[in-house]
Amino acid sequence: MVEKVEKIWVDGALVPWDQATFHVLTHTLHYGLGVFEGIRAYETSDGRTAVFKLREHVRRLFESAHICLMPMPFSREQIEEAIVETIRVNALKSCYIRPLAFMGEGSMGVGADNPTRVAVAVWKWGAYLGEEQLERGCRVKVSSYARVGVNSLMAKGKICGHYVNSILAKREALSLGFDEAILLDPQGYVCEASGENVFVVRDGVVATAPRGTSVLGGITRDTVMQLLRDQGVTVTERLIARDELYTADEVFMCGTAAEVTPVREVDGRQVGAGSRGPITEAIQSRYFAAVRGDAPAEWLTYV
Ligand code: PPE
Repeated sequence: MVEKVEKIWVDGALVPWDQATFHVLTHTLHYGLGVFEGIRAYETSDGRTAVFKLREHVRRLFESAHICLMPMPFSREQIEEAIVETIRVNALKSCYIRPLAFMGEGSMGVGADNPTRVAVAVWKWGAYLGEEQLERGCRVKVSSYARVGVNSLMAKGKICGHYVNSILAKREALSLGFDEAILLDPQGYVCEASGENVFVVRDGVVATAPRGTSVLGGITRDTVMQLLRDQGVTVTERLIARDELYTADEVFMCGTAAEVTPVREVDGRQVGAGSRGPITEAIQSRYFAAVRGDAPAEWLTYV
């Protein structure tokens, strides 16, 4: 259960949590055309709170809206300010941040063009895939559901309706006793997990699916690639076959919510030594250091 906080930002003003409600004929509720972000703010080592990669997330929110032909009634700067303000007013040291832009009520039907509404909610969210999984790794299943193709849904957008695909895959994996699902693209190559990008490590080289496939352009994915390269590790973007997951030395997943989470088993096959591998452990601790303040100044927005 999400723990209630004081206020939610809705269409330009902070309103009490219980008043952040919408009409049943809110268009996005019916058809899924809406865009959102998932951002985290962390308490940094000096006790201040910093939003990690705020500008990058807000930029992607606006790109998602642009892809969906949804005019945004606020500027990027206004949304950045709204996010900082919402964290501040709720006095949270660390939290998850959910900006959402959606089509409100007015007309119904797929041809409707109602005004865009925008909300920003924050809440406390712990380890997305579990504390134990962060350390020991996840057991993952390759999904029977394919990720949407590059020209079906627009995968560079973080679009509400896309998440039906993720939810079906996640429910299937959970019902079979796995922690997470990895989806292949329609061509059969490894795409991404239900809410994370996927990396494989073999002989010290790290690989992830190219941005030009139907992966979400993960912001954590970018961070991880840069931090690995800074440490002198070779990182490539290339197509990855399903059985490369089985034969990798290490597999890990990353996302804002999931942070950096190891994978210890795929489809009943042990991955590497069956525990968090050395490159995964190194990038995980480097990532946690970065979000807690050991990062280029432009990655951190102090609240
Ligand atoms: N792929 C998908 C499908 C995805 O949903 C996410 C984030 C990523 C990759 C990683 O993107 P990034 O956060 O920019 O590194 N998933 C978000 C939502 C999870 C949810 O259940 O809600 C998140 O991590 O915030």
